[in-house]
Amino acid sequence: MSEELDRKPIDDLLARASSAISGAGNLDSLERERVRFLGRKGEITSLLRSIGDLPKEKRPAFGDSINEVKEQIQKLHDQRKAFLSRDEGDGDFCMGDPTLPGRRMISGGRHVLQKVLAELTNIFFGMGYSLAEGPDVELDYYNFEALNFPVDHPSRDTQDTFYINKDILLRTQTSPVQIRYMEKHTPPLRIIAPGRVYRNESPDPSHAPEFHQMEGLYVDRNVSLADLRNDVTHFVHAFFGPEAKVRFRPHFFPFTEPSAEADMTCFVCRGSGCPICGRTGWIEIAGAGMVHPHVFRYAGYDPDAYTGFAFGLGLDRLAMLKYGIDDIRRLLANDTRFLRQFWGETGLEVLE
Ligand code: 2NM
Repeated sequence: MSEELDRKPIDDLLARASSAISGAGNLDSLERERVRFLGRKGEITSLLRSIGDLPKEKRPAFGDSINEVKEQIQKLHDQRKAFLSRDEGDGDFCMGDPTLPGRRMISGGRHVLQKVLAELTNIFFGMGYSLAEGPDVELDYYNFEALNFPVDHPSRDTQDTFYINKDILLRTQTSPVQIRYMEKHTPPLRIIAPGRVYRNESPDPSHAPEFHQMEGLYVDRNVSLADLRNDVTHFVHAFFGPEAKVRFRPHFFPFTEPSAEADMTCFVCRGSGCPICGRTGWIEIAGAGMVHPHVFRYAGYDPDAYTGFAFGLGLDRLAMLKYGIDDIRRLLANDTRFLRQFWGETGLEVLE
């Protein structure tokens, strides 16, 4: 028994030092623990001093044990120091506070315009249309000339159009996509061309210098105004509901003849007149018409062999009407406090 070395004070010291070091939350408190255990007046030193109280023959073994433990504590300290130094900034929080509530995962969602685009493409795919796309930066030729705009047409003015140089501009509608498509394909064809368009306009609640359109084009032999009426009416019923009535008013576009604007009965007052529809009971929903023979000639089609209709929809306007949005500029402001109301359960669904 008397040969046994009493290791208890040494083991106790190691246990206390180990828990103090691993509990040190920052470099300052770690340094305090180092001084407390390993410092010149620390616990290891005072334990070494107590060697004198032991019988001579036990002193070497006791000294060795203390030095072993001292090395272990030094190693624990060095590891902890390396760990705390790696934690950039405020080491106080590196242990984390397990009582804090978890941080909410931030997730995004589809933009309401993407949702409207998906609804529309779905409707038109169901009617046999396919998708066509083209560049936002366009030639004056495709944006104006091939669409039968006269050289002195007001839209061609730099007041209204963003020009890159005299031949290149930001497209003001998506019709140039359809000219490009006709150059490469022969009829029959049925396409929709959605995309962003640009006009040099002062922003207000219903105007923005960039907005979104979807134009449709159907070309075949004997396509008629009745076919146009049929497709536009079907689209309005599918998008706004079958109660909506649709009417066509004569209008003018350089690229169609005859041309029309399509209205639907106001879904707020159902036709009796309210502030949404300007008390007319009708809401303008599309521009449309039969493709002008000049446009066919530019595209390389024989206007005696083929006829076609085209229409244009404003995606921003459709989104505003369907979802009760009061200012078009909200659609481009990218404010998630506003946009998140359209995200739905997961933020990813596009069709209800
Ligand atoms: C509209 C209204 C009416 C239109 C015409 C053409 C093309 F290329 F075939 F000539 N594309 N889109 C068109 C017709 C667009 O937007 C209000």
